[in-house]
Formats: sequence, structure tokens, C-alpha cells
Amino acid sequence: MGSPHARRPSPLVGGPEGSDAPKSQARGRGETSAGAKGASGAEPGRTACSGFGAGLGAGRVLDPGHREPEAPPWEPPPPVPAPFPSLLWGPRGGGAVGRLGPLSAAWVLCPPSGLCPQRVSGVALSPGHQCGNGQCSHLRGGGRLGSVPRRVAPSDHNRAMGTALVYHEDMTVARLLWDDPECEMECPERLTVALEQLRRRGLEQRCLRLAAREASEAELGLVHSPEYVAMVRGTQGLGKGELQALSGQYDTVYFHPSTFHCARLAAGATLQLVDAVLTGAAHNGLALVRPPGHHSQRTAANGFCVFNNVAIAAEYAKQKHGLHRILIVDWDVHHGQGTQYIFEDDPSVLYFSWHRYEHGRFWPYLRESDADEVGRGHGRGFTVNLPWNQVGMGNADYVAAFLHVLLPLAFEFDPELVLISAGFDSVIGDPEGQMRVTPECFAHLTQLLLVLARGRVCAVLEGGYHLELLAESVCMTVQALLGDPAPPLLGAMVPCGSALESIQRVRAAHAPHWTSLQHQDMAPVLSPSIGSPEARPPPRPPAGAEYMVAAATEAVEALRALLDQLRLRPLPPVRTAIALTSTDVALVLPPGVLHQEGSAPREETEAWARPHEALVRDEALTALGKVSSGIAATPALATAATLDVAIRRGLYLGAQRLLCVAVGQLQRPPHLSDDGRILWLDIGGPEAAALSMFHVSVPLPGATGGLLNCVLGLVLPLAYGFQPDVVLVALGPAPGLHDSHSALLASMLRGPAGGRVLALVQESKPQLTGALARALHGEAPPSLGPCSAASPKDTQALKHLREQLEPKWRMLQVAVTSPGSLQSAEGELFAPQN
Ligand code: Q9C
Ligand code: ZN
Repeated sequence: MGSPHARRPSPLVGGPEGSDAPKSQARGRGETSAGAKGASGAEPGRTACSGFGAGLGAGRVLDPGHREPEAPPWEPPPPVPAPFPSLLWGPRGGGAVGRLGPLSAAWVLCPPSGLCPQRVSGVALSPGHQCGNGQCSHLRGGGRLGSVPRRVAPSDHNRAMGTALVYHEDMTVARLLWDDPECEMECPERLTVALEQLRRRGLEQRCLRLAAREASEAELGLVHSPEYVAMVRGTQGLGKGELQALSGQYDTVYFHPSTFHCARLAAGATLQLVDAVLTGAAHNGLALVRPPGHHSQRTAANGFCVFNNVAIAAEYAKQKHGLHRILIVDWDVHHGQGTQYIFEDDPSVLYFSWHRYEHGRFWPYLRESDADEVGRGHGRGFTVNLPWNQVGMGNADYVAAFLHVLLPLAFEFDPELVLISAGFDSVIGDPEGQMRVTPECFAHLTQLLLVLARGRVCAVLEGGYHLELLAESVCMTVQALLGDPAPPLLGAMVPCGSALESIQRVRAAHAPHWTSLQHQDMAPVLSPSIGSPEARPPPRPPAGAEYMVAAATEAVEALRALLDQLRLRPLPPVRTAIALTSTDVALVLPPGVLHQEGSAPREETEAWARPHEALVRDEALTALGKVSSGIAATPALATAATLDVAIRRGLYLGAQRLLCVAVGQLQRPPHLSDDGRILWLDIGGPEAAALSMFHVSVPLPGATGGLLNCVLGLVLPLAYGFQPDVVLVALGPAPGLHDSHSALLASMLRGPAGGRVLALVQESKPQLTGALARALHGEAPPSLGPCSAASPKDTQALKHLREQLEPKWRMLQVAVTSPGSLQSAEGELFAPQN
């Protein structure tokens, strides 16, 4: 497999390597010859209909009858005087002329993360505050998936049906029939609770719902041996004693008479999802399946997994849809060794996995889970392992891993499809993972992946054993797939030393294979993880049910307030608004974007279109919370002044932290405070300079590779570290910057501020304006195309800045810093007060 293709970035070092140890044939405890009883195993009557396409095509229509409940009373702080009170301002074409004030009040209504007075006090929000995101009665209900494909109920939030949800209730039938504390956590409720929560949030109803079909035996054969498939087929007729005996031949596996059917549905659901996304019936989607797949190998079940759903789907995408480059992101807390083995010599599949490793002391105790396993033969460089050597990894560690490891490689790889092995045992409270990542982190991870492969992202459930947090995390993932802004990440965004060590090691291991990792940090290649065993026998923690329940309960208690907050978080009913100074026929906007061109303003956009009037009449306050992100077009000469006003307006409206990303030649407003409320990031300055922690300037990178380094290595780490309430992106004259670059930047900057992004753009740039509107609205940004390498000059500039800023902005780190330099920074370390 792995036929080379034109655009695949070949690893710099590679080629056939005869010295490589041969891939082991069966990594589990091997095959069994257990009887193949059923002749075909197919149950013709059970094969559910596919039927994507049903319910598609309804573009989003704003419901004029939908009225937002009154926002709760909120006293704004006294206004900051406008900088140029006498400057006249107004839309072209005879619009009113008044005082400056172009920033809509609208979107800073409910400042995120505790800034809303209603939330700070911890008081439950008033019913009027619940905008209907899963709370409105008209969104409740919805039929069961699986048995009967249904017409999809309309929703006020998104009728685009861009996200497929594949499920079948038959997958809840398999369950453990005997006592086994290691296996009992993989239970049917994992699916029912997740689906139930998707319904309660109104998310299921917004998806294109597809009933899963069974994978055919030929499809299973894309990955598994006929003998293995026959063995699993044979379990259908076994009694409990025989099932238990057979299960004992594998590592942490149980069989049930329905296992074959369920496992075929799980694989089939994944294939259906891939079909939906690759035929354009859906933009992206989630398959809610069990049994999971990523531990399953060619001839062995392992770790609850029977057929490797994601691996089969990747092969299927190559063979049936002719794809050449597929990225598999395995964010389950366990190493998907099955997937790794299947693709280890295949350069057409880039496999990334992070996993609890603890120097080899955690299941499945494999040497080849470590960072120095990079793939074999032609596949060298296409296996990326990020082992976590400590438990307790948090949001900062996961986001840092994406920004500094996965995404640079993924952009260079340029996948045509992204498959997520979406296990949620990596969330806080999960008894298996023991990590500290909060559920909304999965919305961010999903969002970060949606910028790849033109948004063709298929998430497939793997693990996840704390029911409530599994459900919450699934909701976050689906919400992000639907394009909703991700709730901001709370808590200090400082990666821990152990995470940085792991990140450093995997970057070092892959630097020979990927241009994007070269010349950035020339840290010496570290030796294999200290204490790395050859499948060392585990010191067993108390693995009983009571222990796990106790540990999980404790974690969830600590989380209760957070969960409540997430549940109550309102989403503005309008995601994107746009205010233009003149009509431009060339401007193409996605459905659902509120569009305002000066005359006849709609109530919701009044603050955008006629800010001065809105301010005067105080109507801005009534528009609060209606809009999540916006674009304002201004005459070229006024962009800098508009930005200045926008900053003041943002502060006036209660933003605690405001990130300004000024792209191109734009003047920094003269009197910006340097007190930590504003982080000014100038992309397009004459030279790389950190004038202070909050005033950073970097030259505009020349090549796509340089821009990506800048965005992933500087802009986003700063943005995630700063945790702004609002992001202002101002696009000034920037020769050489493509619209796709700007769209990518805008799209990725939605993450750090909960989707509150205002883009300021020069008028008469319909292409750019349209690209920005689509990006802020949650559409996948256009492909960047082949990734040219960064210039040495750009790389140097970034390296210089990162060295300077790293002690204060720890999200910039890609390696463990010497203890001395960290200590000296500790005192002044910027600590957001969330
Ligand atoms: N207490 C998936 O998450 N348990 N499989 C190891 C350590 C095995 C997990 C025992 C867990 C298998 C898909
Ligand atoms: Zn797992």
C-alpha cells in the first residue's frame, strides 16, 4: 500500500529500509481458531438504509419571528472618551455623520468566562438568558436514530445540515455478560447518555442524522484477515461460557452474541460518515459507535476493540474514493497501537496519537508507543507518537501539542480527509485517563482540525468512560463541527514541564522528516524516554469499580460549577454580522450572515451599520448578545482610526483583555495602555521586536510556510495564553498576503476568545471580505495549497521573538526551559484572573 503520489510531501529521510525490524504479525495474543459458525453473518433485514441527502439543502434562513428574550440588566462602566471627538465619520452614500463609534456593542454582551455579572456571582442565569441553545422547548424531542430515518426538525440555529451524525441503536445491545472490572466500563450507556445529551442541547436535531449500516465482509477485509473476521462471525452462536473463554484469549476484550453485528455497524457507520463527507452530502460529522476500534489489529481484538473502524475507513477512502493523503488524529487517551501497526509503512496515512504512557508503565505497555517510533519503510515520518509521561495533562498541554506538533505536520502533509479517533477518556474525570482536560477543549481541538482538508473531518467515537463527561465532550465536539464558536478555555494556559518534554522529544524525532519542524528549535535529540520498558509488567493500581467511581466522583464534584456554566452558556442567535460602507456585487456571503450596507438596517445590525446613532440612542444595549463575530469595512485611510475606536469601545463594554492583531502596515494607536488589558500583535512590522510583553511586532512572512509558523508558533500561542474576551483583527495593506491566509488567521482566532472576533477590512475588497465572513461564520477556510518552506529570515525572526517572550508567554514553549530562566519569570508571570 501507500503508492506514492504527486503532492505527498515525501519525508526528507526515508525510502525502503531493509534494516527495519519487520512489523509483527499479530500484536495481541494472536488469532484464535474459534469456530466460524454463521455462513455469512449477514443479516439482510438488519442493514439499515443509508439516506444522506434527506433533509439537506435548506440554507439557513433567519427566522424573523424569533425574538430574543430581554438581556438582563447590566450597567456598563463609564465611557472612555473617544480619541478624536471631532473627527467626522459615517457611511458613504449620504449616511448619517456623527461621532466615531463604529464598534458594535452588540457582540460584547456577555463577556465570556465569568465577566458577565450574572455569572460571576454564580447565580443561575435568568430564563431570559437562555437563548435557546438546547434550552428552548421547540428544540427538544426528536426521534430515535437508527430504526427509522426521520425528517430533520428545523432549528433556529443552523439549518444547513452540514454535520452528519451516524448512529444505530443496535450498537447498544452488546454488553459484558460476566464479572470483569477491566471491561465493565465499556457499557451501552456510553452511547445512550451521549445521544441523550446531544438531544437535550438541541444538537442532534441540527445534524443530518444517518442510520448506520453494517460494513460488508469485503469492507472489513480492507484491514482484517478473513480468518479473523470468520472468528468474530463465529461468536454469534456461542454461549456465555464459550464467549468468556474466547474473550480471555485477547487483552481486555469481551464478546457478546451481538458483538459481530454491533462491530459491523460500528465499522459501517464510519464508512457511511466518510461517504457522506466525501460525496458532499455533509461537510463533516460524527459516528457514535461501539465497540471502539483503534486497538484492533489485522488478526486480533484488543482493548474493547473488535474491528478497527477508523483504519477500515481510511483504507476505504483510499480505495473507493481515490484519496492519497489521510490524517488520523487519535485523541483517545490510549495509544491506538492497532491503527499504528496497520499504517506503519504507509505514507498515505499520517497517524498522530497522544496517549498516557508514563514511561511505558501504562496499558498497553508498548515500547513502540514512545515518541521515537516514527514509522517504517516508506512510512517513516508518518507515525507520530506523543506519549504523556504524567497524568493530569490539561487544556494548555493539549492545545500546545496541537499547535507545536500536530498542526505543523498536518499542514505540511496537506490531508484530503481528517479522521478523528475521538476517544473521550482523555477528559477530566475519566477513570482511565486521569487527565485534567475540560470538555470544551474538544471543541477547540475540533475547530483546530477543521481548518485542514477543507473541513472534511470525520470524528469516530473510541473510548470515554465517565458517562457525564463523555456526553459533555461529545456535545462540545458536535457543536464545533456545526460551526458554533467554542467556549473559551478557562484556567491558566501554562503547559507543564512533563508535557513540554514530550513535545520536545516528538519534535526532535520528527525534525528529520518534516520541513516545518526544522531550524526552529535545535535542541539536542533526547534519548528514549527514561525508564522506557520492553513491555514491563504494570504495577497495578486498585482497578476496582469502587476506586474508579471514587476518583471520578471527586473530579466531577470539582467540576460541577463548570459543567453548570457550560450548560447555561448562551450562544448568540446570530453568528456573524457584516457592515459595509457600500454595496459590492462581487461580495458572496454564506447564508445566515447578517448583511448590512448602510440603508435600511435590521435591528440586529444597527449597531454595526450606524454605530453613532445606536450609541446616541443607546440602542446598542438592546442589541447586546445578538452577534458573535463581525466584519466592518472601512475606507483604507480610516482603518487604523477605526481600530483605535474599536479598542476603546471594547474596553468600555467591559472587556478585560483585548487582543489586537494588526496585519499589514497599520499604525499602532498612540496612547494604547500597556497595562495588560491590550495585547498588540503587529504582523507586518519592519522587524521582529518585543517592545513589551504586550507589544509584539513581527515582519509579514513571505511564504506560506512562514505564515503558518507565525500563526501556529506565535499568534495562537500568544492568543491562547492571553485568553482575550475579544479579538480584533485589522487587515491593512499587506502585499503578498493571500486572502486564504487572512481567512485562516481569522478562522483560527475564533478559538481563544469564544468566537468573539471583529475583523476590520478595507472597503472594496469583496474577495477578502467574503473569505473573512465565511471563516468567521464557521466555514472551513480554503486550502492553502502546497506549503512552501519558510525563509531563513522569517524563521530567524520567529525564533528570536519566541526566545524573548517564552518566559512570560509559556504557550510559546516547545521545549523544557532551564529551571533558572523559568524561575526568574515566575514572579512576573502573567496570570489571567479567571
Ligand atoms: N486500568 C479504549 O479506550 N484497560 N480502550 C487497561 C488499566 C484497557 C481502552 C487497564 C482499556 C482499553 C478504546
Ligand atoms: Zn481509550
